[in-house]
Amino acid sequence: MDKERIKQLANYVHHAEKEKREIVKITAELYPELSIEEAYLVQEELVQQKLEEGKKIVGPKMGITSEAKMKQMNVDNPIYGYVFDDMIVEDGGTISVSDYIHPKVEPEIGFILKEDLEGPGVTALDVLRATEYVFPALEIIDSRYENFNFTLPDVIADNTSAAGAIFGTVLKRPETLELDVVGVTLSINGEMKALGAGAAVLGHPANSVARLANMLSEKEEKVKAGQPILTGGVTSAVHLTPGDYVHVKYGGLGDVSFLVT
Ligand code: 0L1
Ligand code: MG
Repeated sequence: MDKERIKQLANYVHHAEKEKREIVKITAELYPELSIEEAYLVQEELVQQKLEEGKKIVGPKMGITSEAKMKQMNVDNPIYGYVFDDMIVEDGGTISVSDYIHPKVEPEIGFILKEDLEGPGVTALDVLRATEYVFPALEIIDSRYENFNFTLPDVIADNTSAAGAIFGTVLKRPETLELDVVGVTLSINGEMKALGAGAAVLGHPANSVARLANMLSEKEEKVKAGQPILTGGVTSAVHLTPGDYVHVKYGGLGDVSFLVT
């Protein structure tokens, strides 16, 4: 794929994001043959465009990390993208649906490393040894594609639907919790809408960070110390509508909330 094509496809999703407008997936007509490798080139160009606009990367995020999502998309590997500074919402804050296309929320377990992690061959044990803190987090996903209808290359090119992140304020050392059995409940206006446990994320959220380090090593990149890392949804993602008060509780890791207008 030549540079012009990469730019064209990055512009396509970037404009949709800026204009908060749904688009038809790239693989429908624009470029049906888009491969996973090419999709990451489009994502890199999109990330570059955002950096040139003055936005800053907060940290990486993993997606498609649950058995259910992997089966649904018929893939064996998770995917990664990036959370930017303009996506951050304060814990207890308010978001407006009008700032998104069709937002959904998913609870995640975040990691902050004290040492860089460089693959290949990184294991969950390496991750736990290199972890300074784990923390509760929410991701707002907002695929730029109509009805969240996409193939794996489409969603990679769209920065894995990244649109928002809310970080809780409880920081715990990883050895103080069994992250695979940390239970999570997501309630909206007092009604429980989704529940899950950390094991929903590739068996253990540390596996997700290990996979990230190993995937990034293919580009000779590493997972950097100090950056918050989103490891993937613990429950299914839930659609947001005005009037929703979202409250998510994490066993031993506190809670995170926000209001939707
Ligand atoms: O963070 C995620 O798991 C989302 C990845 C993209 C899939 C989606 O938009 O549902
Ligand atoms: Mg996510």
